[in-house]
Amino acid sequence: MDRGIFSYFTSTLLLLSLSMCSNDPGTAPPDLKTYTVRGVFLGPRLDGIAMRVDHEAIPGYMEAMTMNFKLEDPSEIVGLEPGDRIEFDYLVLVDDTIARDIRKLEAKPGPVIELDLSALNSEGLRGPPDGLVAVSYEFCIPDNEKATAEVEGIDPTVSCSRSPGRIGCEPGELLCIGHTGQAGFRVVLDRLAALPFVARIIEARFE
Ligand SMILES: [Cu+2]
Repeated sequence: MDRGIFSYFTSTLLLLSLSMCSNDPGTAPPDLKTYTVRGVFLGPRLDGIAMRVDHEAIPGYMEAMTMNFKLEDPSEIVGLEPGDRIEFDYLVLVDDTIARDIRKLEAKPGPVIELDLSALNSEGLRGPPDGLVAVSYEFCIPDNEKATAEVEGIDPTVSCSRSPGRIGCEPGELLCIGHTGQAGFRVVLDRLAALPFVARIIEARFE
């Protein structure tokens, strides 16, 4: 039996023993923490006892990153496809961590790009011939370095700040503003819209 399998079984035993004491709140171990994690499922790993996930930041515990999560029940990922958005409970034990209760999230509802691109010329400009201007757009991203680096890598016109904007970014999010006056702006917008953490892109208005 290899060590990975062995620790998988010992942690399952540990979980069983924990749940058996859970009727008595006085004996709950202080080192046990559960986090709710959201991310994109990338596939099974380690012969199916783990999954690889591009996860969002876990506030107070971990930055956003891509990593493997050991599964409490490997059958939970049967039927998931790489690219599915998921949410799960992440148990941090004294000397082990386990993912459990994996929920598949709805795909993004509706069109992400809520921006009228039809009036733009091939350079991303609109308006009268003597007054062509680019269109500014805005969207929210998680307030962390990985997400910021990702959008900056896609869109050289983008700049992000802590502000709700017209779109209504929440605490823990950044408002990012870019514009269409750049080569390949349609591809840039499509790539931004495909990011799992970008829900909507709307026109920015500076009033
Ligand atoms: Cu991580």
